[in-house]
Amino acid sequence: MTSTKDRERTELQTAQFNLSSYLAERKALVEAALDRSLPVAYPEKIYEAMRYSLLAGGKRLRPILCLATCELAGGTIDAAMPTACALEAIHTMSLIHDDLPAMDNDDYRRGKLTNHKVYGEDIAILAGDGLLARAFECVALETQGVPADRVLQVIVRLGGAVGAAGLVGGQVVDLESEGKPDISLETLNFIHTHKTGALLEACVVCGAILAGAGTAELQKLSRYAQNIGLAFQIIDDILDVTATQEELGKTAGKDLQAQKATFPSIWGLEESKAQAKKLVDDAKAELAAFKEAAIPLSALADFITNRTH
Ligand code: GRG
Repeated sequence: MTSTKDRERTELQTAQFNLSSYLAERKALVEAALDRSLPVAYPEKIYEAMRYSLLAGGKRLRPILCLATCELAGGTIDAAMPTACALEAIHTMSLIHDDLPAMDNDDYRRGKLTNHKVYGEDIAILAGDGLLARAFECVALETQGVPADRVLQVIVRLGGAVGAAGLVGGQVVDLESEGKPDISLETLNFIHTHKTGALLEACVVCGAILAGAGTAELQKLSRYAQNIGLAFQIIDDILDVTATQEELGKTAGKDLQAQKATFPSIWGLEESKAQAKKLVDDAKAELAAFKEAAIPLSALADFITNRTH
C-alpha cells in the first residue's frame, strides 16, 4: 500500500526530474543503436530507403519507454536495446505504409519528404516490409543475457501488437471510417487503442518482460500504457487542429480537411484536453506501487500531454 505522503513525495520528485536531459541522453543511445542495427549491404537501394526513414529523427518515445520499463523492473538498458530498436523499426514501417498514396497519401513525415516521395511506391512498400522483418530478427538474434522464454514472450507480444489484433486492425477500421465524420466514440476508441495504443503497450510490457517482471506488475504497466496511449492520440488530434506544419513535421489540419472524426470533433477542444489529463492522471496512479523507480515513466506521461509536436 502507498500512503498519501509517499504519493506526494513521488509527485514532487517527478516534478524535479530533469526529463529533457533524460530524453536527450536516451535518444542519443537509441539513435546510435538504430544506426548499428541496420548496416548498408547489397542491394544498397533498399537499405538506404530503410535507413532514410529509420534514422529520420522522431521523438523515439517507443524505444525510450521500453528501456525505461526494463530498468524499472530491475533489468538493464543493454538487455532491452534490441527490442527497443525493433519497436522503432515497427513504428517506422507503419509510418512508411501509412503515408503511401493507397493510405493517407502524405508528402512529409518527420520534417522530411515521405519514403515513397524519395524512393517511389514500390521501394517504400519493400522498405516497410524489410523493417518489419528486421525487427523480429533483431529481437531473436541480438538479445543477450535474457532467458530464451522471455525473448519468446516478447516476440509473441510484438506479433500481437502489429497484426490484425493491433496496428493492422486499427488501420483497417480507420480506413473504413474515412469520410464518415459521425462515427461513434466506441469506433474512434477502437481505432486508436489498436492503431497507436497496442504498440505503446507492447513497448512498456516488453521492457518489463525482459527484466522478468511478474503478472501483477505487467498488468499495472499495461494499464499505464493503455491510458497514455489514448491520451497520446487525443493530444495528436488536438495538435492537428492547433499546431503548424513546422511544429508537427507533417501536414497540419489534415483531419479537418478529410472530415475525419476526431476527439476534438466529438468532444470539442477543452473537453478533449480534460479527458487527456484524466487519462494521464490514471496512468500515473498505476505507477504508485513502483515508487521512485517509476519517476521517468511518470514524467513521460506528463510529457505526452504537455507536448506541442
Ligand atoms: C504494421 C504490418 C503493419 C502495417 C501498417 C499503416 C498501418 C499498418 C498502421 C498505421 C499505424 C499508424 C501510422 C499509427 C499512428 C501512430 C502515431 C500516433 C504516430 C506518430 O507517432 P509519434 O508522434 O511520431 O511518436 P515520431 O515521429 O516522433 O516517432
